[in-house]
Amino acid sequence: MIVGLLLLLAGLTAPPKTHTVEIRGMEFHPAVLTVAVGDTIVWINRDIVPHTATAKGQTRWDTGQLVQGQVWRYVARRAGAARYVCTFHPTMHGKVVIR
Ligand SMILES: [Cu+2]
Repeated sequence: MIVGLLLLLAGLTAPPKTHTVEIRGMEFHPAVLTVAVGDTIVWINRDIVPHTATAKGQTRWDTGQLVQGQVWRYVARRAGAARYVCTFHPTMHGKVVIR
């Protein structure tokens, strides 16, 4: 029983992870990403044209303009789901689910 409790506590304090979303070919890869609260999401632009990853709903962030090779980090603080777009190319869509 004590071992079980310790395992439970170890699970609750699992170290946060870092997830990467690559922007290439005018798309977000992966387009849908599921993370845990406390995890970090990194967007990196692999295209030669600038992009953004901008969420304007309840969960908000804006990478601003990312030029080729530029990265931007976001720490997921609250559970929820957020859709985001590239403000330069509104046909580019992504989604982040925070659990
Ligand atoms: Cu774009």
